[in-house]
Amino acid sequence: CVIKHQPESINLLIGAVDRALTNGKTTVLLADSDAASRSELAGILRRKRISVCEVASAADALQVLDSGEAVDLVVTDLDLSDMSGAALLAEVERRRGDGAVPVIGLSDSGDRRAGARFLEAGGTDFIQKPFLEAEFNGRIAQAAGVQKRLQTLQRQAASDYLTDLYNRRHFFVAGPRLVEQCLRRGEPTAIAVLDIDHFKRLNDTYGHEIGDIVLKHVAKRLSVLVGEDHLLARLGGEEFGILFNGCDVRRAFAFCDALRLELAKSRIVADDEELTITVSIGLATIETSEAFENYLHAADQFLYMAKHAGRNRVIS
Ligand code: GH3
Ligand code: MG
Ligand code: MG
Ligand code: MG
Repeated sequence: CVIKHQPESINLLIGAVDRALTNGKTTVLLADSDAASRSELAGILRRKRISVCEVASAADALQVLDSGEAVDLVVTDLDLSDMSGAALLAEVERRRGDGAVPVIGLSDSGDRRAGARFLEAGGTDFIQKPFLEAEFNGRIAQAAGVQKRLQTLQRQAASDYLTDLYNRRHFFVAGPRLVEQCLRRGEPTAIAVLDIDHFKRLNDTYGHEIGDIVLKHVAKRLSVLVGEDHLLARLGGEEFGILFNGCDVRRAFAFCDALRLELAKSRIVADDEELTITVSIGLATIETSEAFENYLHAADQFLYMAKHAGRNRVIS
């Protein structure tokens, strides 16, 4: 595996909801300081079409996790050269959240208590060496299956059913963490609330179903234009939130204004109708650590001003 260096990436921050994790095949991070044992285990996993990232130490394992690499499952020998399995487990949980990534321990030590201690510390499963290949495969498949179902549920809990964007709940979970990361880097950032103008009128004129098509269209355009670097969510109704992953207010303003123009330009085809919409955007800067609601409230007030000033504009 390649270690990408993007420790502050939004994917890492979103963690278990990382889209890359949920639709690809299973990726196992395999830690074993014994080269022969490691290559044997990797071979067994690869024969099951599991993609394997091999590391010889706990330090390397943590570097992979810190890089934001998609890891579905950790398989580790309990006696790594630089750390015990239980200590590695604690570090994995510190990085990805409690129980977010299953960790399976292996050991060839005669001391059965090592496995028990690992399970007590929260390990997902323990396999004593030597093992039957079928047993190893069965335990891996079991843990990977539970993990995939968990990821599916987490993704559903974080996404908006109509538009498939992140939902308000996820915005409030991931938002404060993203702000904290930006401020820790010493970067200011900004939050925008975007609201479709006169959407009620559009619903009243063309019907709720056409309204839904318009919402889906706007969501799709936004997700392309905003991209993966920033946090985008449907906050409710015809209202969307964008939390920038570090951005000064001038750039954020230019970005929002470009968004506004782009959305106004796009022709939305629904049934036999060709519709256009405009949006108003309130943009607030984030320079100091405050309650997340305060940032959103500030952006909302600018949105309110944009509406009163005649709509189809950005105010910050
Ligand atoms: P303004 O320019 O001031 O924002 O006016 P508006 O009409 O857009 O705002 P208002 O808040 O009065 O109306 C929002 C409308 O959005 C009312 C509601 O029926 C509609 N709406 C909310 N959620 C949905 C949805 O999921 N689908 C559809 N089709 N309409 C929705
Ligand atoms: Mg060993
Ligand atoms: Mg509106
Ligand atoms: Mg609204």
